[in-house]
Amino acid sequence: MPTTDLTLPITGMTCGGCVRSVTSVLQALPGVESVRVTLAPAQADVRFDPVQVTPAQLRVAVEDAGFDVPA
Ligand code: 9UX
Repeated sequence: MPTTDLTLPITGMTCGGCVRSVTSVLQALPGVESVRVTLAPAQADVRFDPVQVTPAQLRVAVEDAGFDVPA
């Protein structure tokens, strides 16, 4: 299965709980194969199947969880 790797910058995470929240919402999306979220740098590295999920959907999931993805 071909996958895409994407790094999303994320603002608004202040603790390990935030990191777990972001990890959880991303991993819940269909087609997401692996997620690594870090506070410093504040970002999520995501590997996903682009047939099943789009970068825009990843972004919306993070925003719906209360964080921001700067352009
Ligand atoms: Mo802890 Mo991060 O309440 O919002 S999860 S600061």
